Amino acid sequence: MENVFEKMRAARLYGIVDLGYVSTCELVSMTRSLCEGGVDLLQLRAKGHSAGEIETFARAILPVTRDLGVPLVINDHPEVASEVRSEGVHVGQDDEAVAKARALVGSGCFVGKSTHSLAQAVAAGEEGADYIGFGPLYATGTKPDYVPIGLSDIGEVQRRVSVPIFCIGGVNEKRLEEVLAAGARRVVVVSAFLQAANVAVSVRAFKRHLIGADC
Ligand code: 3NM
Repeated sequence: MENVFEKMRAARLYGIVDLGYVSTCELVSMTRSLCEGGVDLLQLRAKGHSAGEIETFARAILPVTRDLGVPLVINDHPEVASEVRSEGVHVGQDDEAVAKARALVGSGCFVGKSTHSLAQAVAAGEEGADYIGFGPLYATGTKPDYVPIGLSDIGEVQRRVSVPIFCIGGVNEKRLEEVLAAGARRVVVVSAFLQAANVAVSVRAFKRHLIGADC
């Protein structure tokens, strides 16, 4: 894949194939639908599964993501990212998570970090994250224990953090307009895609709306 850092920086729509919504039997077909629909990045999120299982899942979907030119990001497990040579890895709020991940994955793999406030977002940028997730904007069943942070800090985060900012949490097509109006440029969508009647159609429509907002 050509420069994965450039691809990540150019990305607007980030999808997650989350084993909380998708059975292991559907993993490959769901990955294909999300990628064919037009996600620019795809994360594998498999809470509660072992590193060995996640490595197996990653190896199953990598031929699809590579074929369709979509960088694959492994959630929470830099050692798996390193083993399967995924294009990216995503870490949580632990101290030094970015440095520890980078030591494992090397310089060819980008490292993203979750942030849940303006202060955390600024800190993650200073810590050297290649991108940040910022949310949850709205309450979401995908991450039920987190208090939503709303839309009001999005503009300030965009001003103060120079790495790409992916707004996440409860984003769906109905809310896209107000999320963009609040200053977001890049978004992550999980349940709205994974629960859609036709995933590829839903991703395609969302992407058109997201990119169309540039005109
Ligand atoms: N991380 P949905 S919110 C995985 O704020 C995740 O860091 C979040 O799922 C964060 O699109 C979230 O279904 C869940 O709301 C996003």
